[in-house]
Amino acid sequence: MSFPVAFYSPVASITQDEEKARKAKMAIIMERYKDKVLALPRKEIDTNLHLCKYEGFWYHHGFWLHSNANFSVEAIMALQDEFQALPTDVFLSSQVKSGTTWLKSLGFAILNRAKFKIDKDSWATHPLITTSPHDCVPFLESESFLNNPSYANGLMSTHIPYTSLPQSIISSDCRIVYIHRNPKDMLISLWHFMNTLREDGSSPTKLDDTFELFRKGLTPNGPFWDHAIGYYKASLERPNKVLFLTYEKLKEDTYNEVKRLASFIGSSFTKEEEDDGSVQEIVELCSFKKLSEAHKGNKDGSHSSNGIYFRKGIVGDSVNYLTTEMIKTLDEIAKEKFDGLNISF
Ligand code: PAP
Repeated sequence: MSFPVAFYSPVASITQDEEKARKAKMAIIMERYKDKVLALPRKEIDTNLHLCKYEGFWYHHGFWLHSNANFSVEAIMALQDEFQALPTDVFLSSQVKSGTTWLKSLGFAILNRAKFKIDKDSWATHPLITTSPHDCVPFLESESFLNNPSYANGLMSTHIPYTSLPQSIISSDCRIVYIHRNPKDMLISLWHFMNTLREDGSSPTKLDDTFELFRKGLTPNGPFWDHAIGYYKASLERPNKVLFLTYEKLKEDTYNEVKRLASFIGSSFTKEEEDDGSVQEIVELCSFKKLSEAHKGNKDGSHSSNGIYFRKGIVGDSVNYLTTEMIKTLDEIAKEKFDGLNISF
């Protein structure tokens, strides 16, 4: 089995010269961290997939399957050594398949609402529709391979665990928003995503196999539970700097959660905006319905395959796939891992 390759921006939208520079930087970074990476504990999942353990979490070693994948342990090491955050930066953090696309959409729409209007008449030309949420908010991990870190314009996302974030993000007092999702739904979302991205014509990955890896924590940036715990504890220790959201609560009370998010990232809605429907317009622009329709039919696994980030967008879909035994196992792990913490599972 193998994990998907993500074609995230800004890689998807850079010029040929920038792409050349990125490749050259990749080669330098790979060489620089070669020995350090070789010394890490490693797991061969299959011939295509090697994970290695760094600071307690599992990562891809090198650029798995394609040279376009930016989520490698080398990227994290390079960021830890080089990345300089600004106090005004906002980081949107998550595990894969936990609501990243939604959070990126909301963060971008909120922070850029003066530049990109969010009333219904302007939706057709809004970057979330004309490009994609992943184009609008690049991954910090991708930034490590570009020579122009200002690209992200202060709003970036990351899958890096809290405890492995570049030190400057913590010491610069940046704001970090984490989105957590029920692990069972995340697992089912991941399983579907992996199979959607299969390009080699091989038979789909069995749910049993994905479940086994997930249970053992062997997913990129996993174990899932430890990832959530890191950000959750940080949100308790530094509540003004780290906000812990959940996919489920965001679904249940989108309007108020969006207001909470806006206020946390320093872009509260004014009374006038609340009265003129701006909050609701952002909720609807970033909704699963609107974004999935806008990017429908574009699931070909190529650089512009924005449709792959939208499947069902509901809470509790995992019950339709997991066996009673699987649910019991995952609930037991979560109960033990989240013991004493108010983290939903
Ligand atoms: P990523 O790791 O590839 O970026 P991510 O966006 O974190 O994926 O998660 C994808 C999930 O969020 C999908 O869930 P599902 O498989 O259970 O359906 C996707 O459908 C859902 N999703 C994407 N955009 C939205 C949205 N605007 N509102 C609600 N859910 C969304």
